[in-house]
Amino acid sequence: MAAGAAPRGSVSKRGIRQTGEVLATFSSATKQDVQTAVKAAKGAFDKWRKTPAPRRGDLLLEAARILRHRKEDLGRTVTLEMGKILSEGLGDVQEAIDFYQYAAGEGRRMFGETVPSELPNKMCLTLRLPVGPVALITPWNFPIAIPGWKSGAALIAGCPILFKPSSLTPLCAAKFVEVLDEAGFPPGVVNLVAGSGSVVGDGLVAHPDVRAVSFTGGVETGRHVYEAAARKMIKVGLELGGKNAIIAMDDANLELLLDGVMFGAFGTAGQRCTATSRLIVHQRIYEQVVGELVERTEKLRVGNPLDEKTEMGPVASPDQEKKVLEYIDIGKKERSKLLTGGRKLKGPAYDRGFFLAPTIFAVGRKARLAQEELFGPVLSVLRAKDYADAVSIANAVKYGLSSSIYTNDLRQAFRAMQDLEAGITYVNAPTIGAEVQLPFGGTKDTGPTDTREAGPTALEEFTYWKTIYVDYSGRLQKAQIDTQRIVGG
Ligand code: UN1
Repeated sequence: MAAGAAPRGSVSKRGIRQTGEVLATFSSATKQDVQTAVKAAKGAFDKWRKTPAPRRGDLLLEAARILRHRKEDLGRTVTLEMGKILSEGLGDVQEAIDFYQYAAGEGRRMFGETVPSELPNKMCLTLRLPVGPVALITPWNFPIAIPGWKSGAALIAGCPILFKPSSLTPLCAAKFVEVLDEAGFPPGVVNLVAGSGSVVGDGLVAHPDVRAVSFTGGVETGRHVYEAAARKMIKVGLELGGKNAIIAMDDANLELLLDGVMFGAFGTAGQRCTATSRLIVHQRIYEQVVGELVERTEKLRVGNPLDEKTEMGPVASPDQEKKVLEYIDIGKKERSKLLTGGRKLKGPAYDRGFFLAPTIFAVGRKARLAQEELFGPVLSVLRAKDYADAVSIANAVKYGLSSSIYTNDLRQAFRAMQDLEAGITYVNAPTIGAEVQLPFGGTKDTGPTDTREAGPTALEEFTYWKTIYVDYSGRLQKAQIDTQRIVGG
């Protein structure tokens, strides 16, 4: 590890061929480990913040180079550890590479402003300064990409990191941190603290020397993190999921729409914050769209995620499988109409994993399946009368992360960009697939709107604005008081 607290425990060397085998073993960090890690981060802060940002950027570029070199191994590790198909595992790594390259450039920008003073011979400017050691608490669904977004922004800003990965994906985290170590980040700047939310997550958020926290995960945990951080009055970035909708208007290109819905709903087995979990279809094309969608869904190749022909892998864990099956039950009980899927897959290819059939329900607007995030391969379809009705259905959920409209009518497309209550709107593309050079985040229960990951906004989470006044008049000048006389001549 680059510093401080290494993950205690060892990575087993056994080859992995089938689901159910042990990939690696880790021991959970203790309260003492949390203290040790924060101490290391605090000790490294002064030197790190004084390292010129372009030099910090050089280390990010070096890390990007090593990530590229190890992309195949890291991508396979993603697939082995959480089950997304290999092309997506590789994409997960690519997203971290992309962001590290992007963030490195920020080291040569990180622009402040020069601002006129109201007094003569006086100049004002603003600088961005790093807040101090920061906690990064990351989920299992993008076990390299999301740590990449968060750490890239924190490190370029000048903040040492305390990285707590999901307990489901510590191996990806360890391999990612090995890359940072090899890139040459100084001791104490990168600290991996693998362990439970209650010991490591809570311990980091409550620690007085941790000066910002960036969390991606569920709403309840996010609220808990926000409350704890509010007590310390530190910066918080939260990204808490979605119930993202595609609106299909009656003039949409249907082939394009169906390709997009399949990718948005069943890509990563629906386990993306941005997943398309609702499809709102104009009544005029409803029957046709639903018919063709069911047909395609039944042909989707579900299986071993390492096999290149597989289009959808298993869900990530027994808990995840249980949750999705519970929602399928809820759907049946609340009289949503099951159109396809709705079951665990059985047979020799599936019995040792958490394989679910891709599922589509036709649901009512108030149904729990129309409202709640379930993070699995389940799509809820709703029927809309017209554009206005479709938008009101799309907005009638507590989340606001991603959204999409398929239409060839410019007027509808441009209206949707403003009417949809979400941090992201796609036109003629599914709700997934955000690029790193643009802000990423949401509104409503997806999280506070004052921070955005990725893009030029990524620095906001980890820096504060310092305002500088330089008076070179050689006398005491009084703002607000002397100004009157100057204006008056
Ligand atoms: C997430 O699921 O939390 O836009 C992130 C996308 C990916 C990132 C998803 N680039 O689907």
